[in-house]
Amino acid sequence: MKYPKIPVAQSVIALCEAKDIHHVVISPGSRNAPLTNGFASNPAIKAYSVVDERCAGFFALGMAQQLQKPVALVCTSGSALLNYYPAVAEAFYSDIPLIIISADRPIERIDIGDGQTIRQKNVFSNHILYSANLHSEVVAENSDPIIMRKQFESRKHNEREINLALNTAIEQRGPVHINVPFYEPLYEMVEERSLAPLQIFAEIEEPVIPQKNLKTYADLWNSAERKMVLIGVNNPGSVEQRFLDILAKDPSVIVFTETTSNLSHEDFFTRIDTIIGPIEQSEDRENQFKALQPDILLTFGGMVVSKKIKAFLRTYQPKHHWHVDEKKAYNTYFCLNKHFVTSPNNFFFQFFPLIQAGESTYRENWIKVKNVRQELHEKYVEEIPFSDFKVFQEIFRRIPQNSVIHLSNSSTIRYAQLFRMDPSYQLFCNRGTSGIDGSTSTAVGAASIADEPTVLLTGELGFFYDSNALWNDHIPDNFRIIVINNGGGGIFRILPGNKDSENFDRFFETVHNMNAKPLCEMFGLDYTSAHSMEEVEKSLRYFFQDKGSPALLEIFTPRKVNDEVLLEYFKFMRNQ
Ligand SMILES: Cc1ncc(C[n+]2csc(CCOP(=O)(O)OP(=O)(O)O)c2C)c(N)n1
Repeated sequence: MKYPKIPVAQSVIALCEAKDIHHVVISPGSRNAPLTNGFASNPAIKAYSVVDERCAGFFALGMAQQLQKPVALVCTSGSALLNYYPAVAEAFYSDIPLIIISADRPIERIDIGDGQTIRQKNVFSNHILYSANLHSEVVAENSDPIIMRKQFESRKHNEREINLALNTAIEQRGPVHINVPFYEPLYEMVEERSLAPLQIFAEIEEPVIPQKNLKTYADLWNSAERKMVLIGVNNPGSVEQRFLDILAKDPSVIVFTETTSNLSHEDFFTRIDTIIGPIEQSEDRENQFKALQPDILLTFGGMVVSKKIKAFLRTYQPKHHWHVDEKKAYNTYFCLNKHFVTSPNNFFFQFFPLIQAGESTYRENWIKVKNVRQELHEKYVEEIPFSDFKVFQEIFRRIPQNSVIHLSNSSTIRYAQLFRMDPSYQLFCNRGTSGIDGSTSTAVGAASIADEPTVLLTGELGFFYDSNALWNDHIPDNFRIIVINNGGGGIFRILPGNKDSENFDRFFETVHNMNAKPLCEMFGLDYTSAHSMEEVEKSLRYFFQDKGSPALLEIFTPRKVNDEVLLEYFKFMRNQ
């Protein structure tokens, strides 16, 4: 095994290894050669090569999400680093540990006219948990005491900073940046490590809530007749089922789960918009919303997709909103009055012995509504023409059990909220920043790690945007992509706005005639297209079978029908 000659590169690599960071995504460059050669020659590291840094960032994000561990990224100096920013922001808001390691020139070479040089120090400062700005180290060949002293101080500073950055990513689950300036020569390797960096251990402790404080909240909970639990993004398997079962059988509690909550129970309300949407359309909306308004709202998990529930809870606020999370609590409904700083499992473990199931008709009343809406949903789908709505229904019927499903932003994630999902699915979407710029790369990252087959569902603008995601040697043959090509950004037809204005087609929907076939030819994916419901049904029957390569199904839907079918859906439910 060989090591880079530059000691700071040795420290970065040794500390990553010591902290169980074994996956490193490297983009090409020369300034990063000490890191690239060091990581790539280390048998404990799995190194991936991805040219486009924006894709590399999201690819690493998808991997880290599957592994539930940090993944490192290595790039050269200059704009290369800035291309990580979309993934850094997503990781920041979605609590995913990413270690960004950028090579740089020594500080005195910045802003003096050297090539490929920008101000890299603290470059992600608004969206990063820690920025370690390392000192450059000269490999001193002589034993001048002043140089030796400086070298020693730099080394200690660097070791400490690397430790703090890596520990922050591990302890607080999020992105960190380590900027490493290097003097030339960059490519020299040695047989022996010249140092063994000191490790400062990461500390992961579950905070415990003082029991006395909990009692006050338990009293409020026990006296409230209407409690709503709303669950956003969660990793599969992260909350114990026994706790969910207790919530599900309390008559004074209704549990709303988002598609990306990855939690299920037959008595939960999994399709939030099918409850709220028809009420919004109803003439009796005021009374119905008041009947749904909770006294206490308990939330956990990450971002909530449903705009409808946000609008409802902001207008019909609960008296109390409590959020459970080890790290942060957003005041999404403008009435947050308690942040329980712990994990949901720990909170329930401490809280449930203090509460009793309340007498109430709250859950029972809304379960009746839910059941009626489910019947209406089935009736509606039978009646509607070929459209995004109908296609999504069929897709979710056909995706095999146990699949890892990545949903792109835009209308895909919103449609997904309307259909029944098999409880064995693991569902993900980049909701941290809701960008359309990295869904494919994230899905490819997940596919490269996941034990189960990964399926990406995406709109075509998002797919074309991130097409370099397919420029990747690690895509498994069982990876599947379904592109819903509705000729533009279909979401803009659904959102309120003037669809007949001059600007609409060009600047909002961005109408086009492109298709994904040439990209599939270029990147070696099996390609199928479908233009009708019959073709969709037929293609989906064979699509998930082994094809000896990754495969893409492109479904062309009528852009001017899609929005009408979706908007009519809520009216149809309202009228019954
Ligand atoms: C990086 C980024 N740029 C712009 C947007 C704004 N945006 C949201 S949805 C959308 C259109 C997406 O179209 P498509 O992927 O075809 O999905 P569809 O709306 O048809 O479901 C755009 C441009 C965004 N979310 N992210």
